[in-house]
Amino acid sequence: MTTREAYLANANQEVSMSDCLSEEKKVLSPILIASNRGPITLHKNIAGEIEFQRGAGGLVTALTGITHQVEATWVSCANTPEDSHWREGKVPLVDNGVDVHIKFLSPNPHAYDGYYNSIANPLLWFLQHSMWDVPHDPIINKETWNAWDEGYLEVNRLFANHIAEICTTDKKPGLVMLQDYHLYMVARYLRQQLRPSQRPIISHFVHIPWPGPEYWGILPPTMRQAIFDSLCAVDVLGFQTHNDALNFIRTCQTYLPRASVSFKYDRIWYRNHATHVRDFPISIDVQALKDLAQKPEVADYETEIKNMVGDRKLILRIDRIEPSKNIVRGFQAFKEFLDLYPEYIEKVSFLCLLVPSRLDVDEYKNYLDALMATAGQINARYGTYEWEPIRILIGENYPRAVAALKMYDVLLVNAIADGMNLVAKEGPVVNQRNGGLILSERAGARQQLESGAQIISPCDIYATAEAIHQTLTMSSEKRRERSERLRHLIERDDINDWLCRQLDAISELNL
Ligand code: GDG
Repeated sequence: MTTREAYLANANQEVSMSDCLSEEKKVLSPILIASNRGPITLHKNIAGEIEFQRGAGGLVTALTGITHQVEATWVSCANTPEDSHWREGKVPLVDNGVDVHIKFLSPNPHAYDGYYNSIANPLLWFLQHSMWDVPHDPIINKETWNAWDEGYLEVNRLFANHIAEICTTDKKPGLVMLQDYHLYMVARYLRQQLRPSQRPIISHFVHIPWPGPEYWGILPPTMRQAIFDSLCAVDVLGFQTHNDALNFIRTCQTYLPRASVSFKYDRIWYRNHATHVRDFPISIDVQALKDLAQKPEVADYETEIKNMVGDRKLILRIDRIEPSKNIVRGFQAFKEFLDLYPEYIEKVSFLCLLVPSRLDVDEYKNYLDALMATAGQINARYGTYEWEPIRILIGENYPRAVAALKMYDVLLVNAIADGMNLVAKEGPVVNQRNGGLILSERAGARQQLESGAQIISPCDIYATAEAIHQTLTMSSEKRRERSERLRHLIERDDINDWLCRQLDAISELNL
């Protein structure tokens, strides 16, 4: 029985995550996690004292689980001046008396700007979400190459240097867990720097989609070659879906002539080293979400939303302001729905909760303008004195988001491309109306949730409009049956499972 199976078998006996980790920890401890953003940030309060603030989000929650019993170090970039000043230290991330060693790196601002604002976010994020308008973008000029050489490679080297340094001390980690598209080059640099006896097992988890080789072909050969070469220095490479994992193998088959790939074993043999490619779909902390949903602050927002929506049906979306989330087409689909089914005029409200994101980047600013304009036009065309068809609320407010998730009749997730999409997993767990999920076929969540959701093609606003109608007119029996199925699927494979699967894969491979 694998540790994951043992964990699942005992799930009803309230076995904690630490039990799932108990076997691995002996071999892998201490563990080192590396990510662009860390699990905490430091701020000065009004009294001038330094305060620690725990980072939100699934990544922090998931990886924090590992720190229950295993000694862990977490390396990331400083996010505030206080982070840079503090530099490193031990911090309790969970209330169990075990501290995590946090280390902040402070790349020079020029390097960080190139790494984050030129390469990672515009270039790699857009590439991996298939968002380039290829007749016009991307334009790779001297500035981009400088950002690659002096930014992306430099910051990745900085991470690798610090990790390598730790590997040559008596604190050598058994496992280094690299996270996401910011750190693609770290694995190769680490292998170059460390002798075989000093090398830890290296895993890398890619949170965003991995497109096929055709799309990667647009990136200049030097850049793409370096990325694939480095990812083939990883021992266990994780993706959100099986399709992403297959795409990675196909990409290496196309662009790494010396790589020998096996689709049967999901493995790439390259430079005398095997990279095992797997899918580990990320999920949510089900219990923490359920607990939050019961809090009074959430109840207050439920009242507020109830006052806003009244007896109308509620269509909901919750997203970062992000072009890949396809918010404009969501509004166009809603308009199409009102055109096709005018009997719903004044009977339905579309609530759109948006979290500001990267608004200093032109594409994001323009996208916000575009979505506001589209919603404005629809409201002007259909709205009445008493009815605002689309209500947009912008701001960071997680309790309000959870309150809205409890109340939707239709949850719309129509991303152009999405690694997973955690909102699609959070909704069904807390929703109290047996609301339906409309889910893009290009969101990673589709792999697990397909059987309980209405699957749509994200550019097809007509099909999306029809899906809204079908969801609103579905029999209550069918709605209940689908909601229960979704809840079961999500609760069965929650965030602990994501971590356990990775550790199981590592221990089963006997690396
Ligand atoms: C990336 C990948 C992948 C919502 N409002 C607020 C708030 N939220 C929460 C949501 C959800 C999370 O933020 C967003 O997660 P998503 O998965 O939907 O999207 P990304 O931010 O793009 O995440 C994605 C994920 O990484 C994990 O691997 O699933 O594909 O793109 O939990 O409920 N959080 C806060 N305030 C809000 O107002 N703090």
